[in-house]
Amino acid sequence: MQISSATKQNTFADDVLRGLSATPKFLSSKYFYDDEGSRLFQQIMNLPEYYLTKAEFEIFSNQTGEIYESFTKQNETFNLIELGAGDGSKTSLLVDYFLKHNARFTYVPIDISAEALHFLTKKFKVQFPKLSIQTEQGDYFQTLKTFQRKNDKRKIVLFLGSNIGNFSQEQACNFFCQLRAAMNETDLLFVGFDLQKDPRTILRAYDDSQGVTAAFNLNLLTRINRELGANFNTQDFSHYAGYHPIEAAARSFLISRKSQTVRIESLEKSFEFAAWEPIFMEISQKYNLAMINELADASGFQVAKNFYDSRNFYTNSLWKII
Ligand code: AVI
Repeated sequence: MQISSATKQNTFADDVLRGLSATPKFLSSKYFYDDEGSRLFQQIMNLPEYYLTKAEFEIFSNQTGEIYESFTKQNETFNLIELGAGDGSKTSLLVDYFLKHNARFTYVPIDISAEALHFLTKKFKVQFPKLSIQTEQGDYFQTLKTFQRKNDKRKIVLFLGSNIGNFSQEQACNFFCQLRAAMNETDLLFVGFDLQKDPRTILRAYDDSQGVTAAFNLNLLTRINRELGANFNTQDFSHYAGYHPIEAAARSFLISRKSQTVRIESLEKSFEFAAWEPIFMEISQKYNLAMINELADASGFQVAKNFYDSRNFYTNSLWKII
């Protein structure tokens, strides 16, 4: 499914209008990832405080054999499908091991962004000349369903990087139910969850000392300025992150430092901000095992095995269909 840039633009404008007209105001973190946002996110992943990427990398580096065995026991042919593959650096550890063990599989990255897929294919073709790779561009569920109709091989679906954490628990449940509907009985799902831990460790990951996470959040205002003709002054907003240990959710906000009016030309509208009024930007939900089991159960899956890093900060959870 192709999404034209006009459609994308309308959705962005509509979502900004909806979010800034609401009480309390909000913006969707799915719009963080323009070119500059993707660059800042790469920087976040390299921050000492941002343990998530390192933990998942450790699991993939140290338990590749066990992961491989739990994916396929009889060396049957399968499709390794990745939802939102990014730069593929963690998946490349699996791909490398699978190829060295003569696994028979096709790597199928699915992404909404044609550029991301192009970049990933180029990189993987150089790194793994023998890899069978088939990119699919579009919405995850639509693309999976279409793929399912033309390909009956077993699917192992990867959803990594704690991306599920950026959904509320209700959204996460809907997401997995939709995934379930596009999967067959013997397919598997492999999901990265960030686990509950010392709240201070979590908070530091979302409030880093170099201010990269702040820049990552503020960049969305710059994007709105550029793409929708707004006049946000980013200096008049400050990033604030919090972690709520009962809800097990990290949340980030941009706080208006003064009473101000912001004009968004393409919406033909002005928005009032009171002094210290927050815009809710992002949720990063943290999980425990009971929550993971419950979520799997509620969406038609069952946890087959959890893989942990050495500090139990993070788990890659392998789900089968009930
Ligand atoms: C992409 N996602 C899993 C990141 C997270 O940890 O929630 C996005 C992020 N936001 C701030 N830092 C990183």
